[in-house]
Amino acid sequence: MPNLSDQQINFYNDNGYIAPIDVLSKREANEIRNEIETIEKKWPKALEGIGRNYIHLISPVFNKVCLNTKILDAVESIIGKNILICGTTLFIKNPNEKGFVSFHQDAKYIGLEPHNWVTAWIAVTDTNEENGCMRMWSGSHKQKIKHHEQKFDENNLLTRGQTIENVPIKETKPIILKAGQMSLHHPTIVHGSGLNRSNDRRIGFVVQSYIGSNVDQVLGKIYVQKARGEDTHQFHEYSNIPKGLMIKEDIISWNKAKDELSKIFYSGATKKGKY
Ligand SMILES: O=C(O)CCC(=O)C(=O)O
Repeated sequence: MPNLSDQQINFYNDNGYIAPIDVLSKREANEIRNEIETIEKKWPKALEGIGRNYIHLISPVFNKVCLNTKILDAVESIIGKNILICGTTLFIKNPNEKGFVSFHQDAKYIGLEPHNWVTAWIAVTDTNEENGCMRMWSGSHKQKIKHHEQKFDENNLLTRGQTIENVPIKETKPIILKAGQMSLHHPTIVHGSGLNRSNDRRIGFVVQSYIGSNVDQVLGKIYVQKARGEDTHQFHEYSNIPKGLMIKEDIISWNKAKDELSKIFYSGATKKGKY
């Protein structure tokens, strides 16, 4: 059942995002952090580079989050009742590293058309101005897709350093979330984030994105899971549901999905970064 109020939906339509929304308990957020840190310990390279993506295919903990009723109710308020999960990404900024995200519009490079989709950014740790929370340029989703310069920087968490220049930073709004809260943002809103200046990690688990069943991938191939409702258009191949953490047959599907995603994310890129 859709659960955003009319006021929240109006805010989203006017500004291009809505936050904060309570979705997980602190304990559930911690469980996600533990899962990440378990993987990092046992398989140190697994979550590097393109490995930040599609983690819900190799971990039941992440898969369960994607199907969380509170999240889906909010998403349904925006894109309707036929919902597919088409990807997930970890956005981790460690203290003492220089990770940032240049200002960009997701729709510029993700290839999902039409724009009946929404991105859910779930805070695994508290996220605030000190540790480099996202900043949204309110209302910018109503403008056309802007020019993105490819400014490669090894600390940019975006694969190709896609950058919109001259964003009026003072007009952007910080998305401050407690662990367990989420924000939802529109495909064409201009957003980015700065450095983590705190002593702890800043971790976001991002469903990128929840798509309506009428949304196609026009730049390549994605693997989906059904979250709710009917798959009315059947545009996409389905991925497996993980049976345990890093099970062999799930890893095979994960690798296939990541390979296809690389083709989309790195299309036309002259250099590959560490993210
Ligand atoms: O985590 C961040 O700072 C940026 C994430 C982002 O760009 C996105 O979720 O679309």
